[in-house]
Amino acid sequence: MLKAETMTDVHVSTTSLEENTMPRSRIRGSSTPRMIYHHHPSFDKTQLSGWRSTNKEAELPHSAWEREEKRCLELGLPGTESLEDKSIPTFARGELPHFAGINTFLKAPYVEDVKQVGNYDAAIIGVPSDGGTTYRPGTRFGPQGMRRISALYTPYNYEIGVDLREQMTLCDVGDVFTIPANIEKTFDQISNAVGHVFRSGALPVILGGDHSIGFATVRGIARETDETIGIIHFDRHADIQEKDLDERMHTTPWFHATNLPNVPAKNLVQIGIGGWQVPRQAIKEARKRDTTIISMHDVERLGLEKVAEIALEYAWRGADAVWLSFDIDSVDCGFVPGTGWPEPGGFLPREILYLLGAVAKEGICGMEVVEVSPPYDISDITSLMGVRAIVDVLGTLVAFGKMGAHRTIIRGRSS
Ligand SMILES: [Mn+2]
Repeated sequence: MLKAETMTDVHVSTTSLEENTMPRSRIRGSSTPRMIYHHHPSFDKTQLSGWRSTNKEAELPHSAWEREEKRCLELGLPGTESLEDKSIPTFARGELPHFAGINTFLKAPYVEDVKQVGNYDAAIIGVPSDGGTTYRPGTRFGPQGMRRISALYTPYNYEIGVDLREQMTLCDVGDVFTIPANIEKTFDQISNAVGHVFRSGALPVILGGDHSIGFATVRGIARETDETIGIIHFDRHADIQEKDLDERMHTTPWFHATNLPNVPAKNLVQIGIGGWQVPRQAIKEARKRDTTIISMHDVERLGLEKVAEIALEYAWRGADAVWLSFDIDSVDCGFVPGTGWPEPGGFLPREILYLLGAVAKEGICGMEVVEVSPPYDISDITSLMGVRAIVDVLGTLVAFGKMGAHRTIIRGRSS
């Protein structure tokens, strides 16, 4: 950053930058104090994370990309003679162009035969279900919305220094067959699907769906392990009352999840809770069950790094794995209009991305993004935020060597 000071207090700089950026009147005039631009001669640019990230790219392989190019030519036929770039096929296959192709998540391979899902490190599972919404519906279109806008992402992240295509395998298993008129049958379907993927060894990554699915997703995993599961939950809402409108709705997942024998409420950490949409019965339940609520005020006061440490401490204390539940409405509603119960005062995008990465670095047994409602969205920005949460978490797991770590808790599996 350039800093302007008067000539009397600093050394004289005579760089051409100084001359070029200085107003001409100041150069010519002798009565006005002359402004000069003061640089940082002692700053070493290798201290910049930008410098480190730029150099880290050189360490990443290209072999998966080369395989993909070859495959695209085989399946999509070589491109026409007039093309100079001979890697371009006639029919669009693989990642490019970003505006073309069949939209799986991040253009990952669609695994139609779900019995093959165990061949991958992580699997995207769509859960198109909004039967649990108590105000705006539309999250049944969340998986489609997130898949569509995920097309504009590459698998490489410069800041984290990872290339998902090179360093892990991701697939998209499509959607769970949900039953719109019956939330209990829908829960059963979801638990079966998530349990199947988890048991296979692939990391379940859920595109919701309203937050009622949080009970069914956690149950799907809890049934496949003898170990204890903690939950890190980002939300503006507590979601832990027993019933809402006489049913188990999107306000209730943690009441029922923490009734499971290996999902203790004391390992439930709820971050970002606040505003005027938190029912009193939920707070009574949180108090009774001794969950850990970190309010937005706590986030402001303690700072992001400390909040992440506290969340990890409580979620992992006596637990063997942690489920990550990200409600998009934990982000300030100005950034995520496409959601069921918008509430001002939540996280800024940069804050939530930092926190998601900071809690994921210890590993997770799965994650879900819930409450993305494309019919209320604008320019796909809410869906994009949901996608970003997922790719940032995947990138973090890769960077910290935690991809696949969840396999150790699968019942009957040694590693
Ligand atoms: Mn919420």
